[in-house]
Amino acid sequence: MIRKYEIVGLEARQIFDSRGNPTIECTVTVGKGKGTAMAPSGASTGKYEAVELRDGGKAYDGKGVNQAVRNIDTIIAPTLTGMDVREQEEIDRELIQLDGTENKGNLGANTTTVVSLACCRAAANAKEVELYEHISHISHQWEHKVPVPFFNVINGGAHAGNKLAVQEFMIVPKTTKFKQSMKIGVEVYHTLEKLVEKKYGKSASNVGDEGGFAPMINKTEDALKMLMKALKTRGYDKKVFISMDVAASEFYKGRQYHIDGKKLNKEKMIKYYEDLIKKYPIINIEDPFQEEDFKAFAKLTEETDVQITGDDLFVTNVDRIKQGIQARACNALLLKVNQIGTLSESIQAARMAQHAGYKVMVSHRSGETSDPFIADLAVGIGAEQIKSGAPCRSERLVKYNRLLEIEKHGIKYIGWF
Ligand code: 2PG
Ligand code: MG
Repeated sequence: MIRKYEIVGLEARQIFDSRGNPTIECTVTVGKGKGTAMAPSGASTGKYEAVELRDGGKAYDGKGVNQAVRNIDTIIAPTLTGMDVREQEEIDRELIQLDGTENKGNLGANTTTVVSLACCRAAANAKEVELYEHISHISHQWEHKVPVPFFNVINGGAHAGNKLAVQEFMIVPKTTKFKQSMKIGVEVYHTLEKLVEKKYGKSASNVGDEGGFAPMINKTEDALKMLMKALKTRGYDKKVFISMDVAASEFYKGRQYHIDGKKLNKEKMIKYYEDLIKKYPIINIEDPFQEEDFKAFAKLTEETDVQITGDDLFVTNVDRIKQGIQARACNALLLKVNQIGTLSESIQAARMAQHAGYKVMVSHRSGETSDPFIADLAVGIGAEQIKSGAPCRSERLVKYNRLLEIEKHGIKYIGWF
C-alpha cells in the first residue's frame, strides 16, 4: 500500500524563464497529491555560488537543461522514490550525496534546487497546510510575519544595457501594512515612469531584467536624484527609504572599482558610500565591495548605521557566513536557494545568520519564473525582508501578490524598524 506522504514519482521538464532561457520544472507525486516547483537563474552570479548544469552546444546557445532533466528522471527519482516527503533534511542529504561535489557541479544546483523545492511543496499539499506553515515547521521557526518588500525600480549593472555601475536601486516603503507598501511601490513606480520618459524619451521607459526602468543614466547620483524626484512628486519622500544592490564584483577590475567614470580604491569607495548615505535616505547597501573583501565589508558595517547585506560575499553558504560573522562583515544575509542548491542548506544559512543577529532578506534571481515559492519561504523562515524586483512583470509580482494573500490570511506585517 502507498502511504500518504510516500514519494511515488518525479517528473521533470524543460521550460523557459523570464529571459527566455531554458530552466527546469519538476513535479513530485506523493501518495496523496503532488507539488511542482521551477528553478530561477542569476546573471550576476557570485564566484562561490553552486553551479548550474547546462547542456552546452549550439541549441539554446548552450543553455539547454536536458541533461538536468535526465538527471532527475534517471538518478534522483529512483533514489527519492519511497521516501517520506516530509523529511526535507533527509531528502536534501540524499541530493547532496548523489551529487557528491562541493558546488553541486555534478547534478547541477538548478537540478537539486528544483527537486528540493518541489518536495517541500508536495509535503505542504499532502499535509493540506499552507506552504509557509510547512516551511515554518521544518525550519523550527514558529513566528511568522509578512516581510518588508524592496522594490527594484531602476536597473543597471548586469541587468540593463545602460552604463550604471550599481545594479539595483530599490525603494522600501515605511508602512504598517504590506498592502500599503505595495500601494506606495506601485505609485512611485508609475511616477518614475513618467519622469524617465520626460527626461530620456518615450522608449527610455523600457524595463530591465527585474522590471525596473533602465534609461541611459550613467551615474549613481543621477539615478538617486531621479528616484528622490519621484518620491517628492508623490509626497512620499518621508515615507520611503532607498536601498542599493551595488553588486560591486561586477565592476571591480585591476584592483579598482570602475564607477561613475572614475576608478576608486576601497578607501575611496567607503568615502563614496558615506557621502551618499549623508545625502539620501539610504538604509541598505548590498555587496558594496567585491566578493573576496570581507575586511572592507566589515569596515563599512562598523562605520555606518545602514544595513550592509552580503549576497555574492556569502552565497547562502554556511562556511562563508561563518567567516563573515567572525570578520564582523555585514549585518544582513541575502538568501537565494539556488546559490547553495537545497532548501535545508538555505534554512541552515538563515538560522546561522539569525543567531548572529543578522537580518535575512530572501531574494529572487534576475532570471525568474511564475513560481511564488520565495514568498512562502520568507514568511516560513522568519525573514524580515524580501526583494523580488519591481512591482511590474508577472514573474516579479507573483511573489508580491502571494504576500498580499498571506497578509489577508491574518499574518501580520513586520514593517520597518
Ligand atoms: C542579485 C540578484 C537578484 P542575479 O544580485 O541580488 O537581484 O541578481 O540573480 O542576477 O544574481
Ligand atoms: Mg545581489
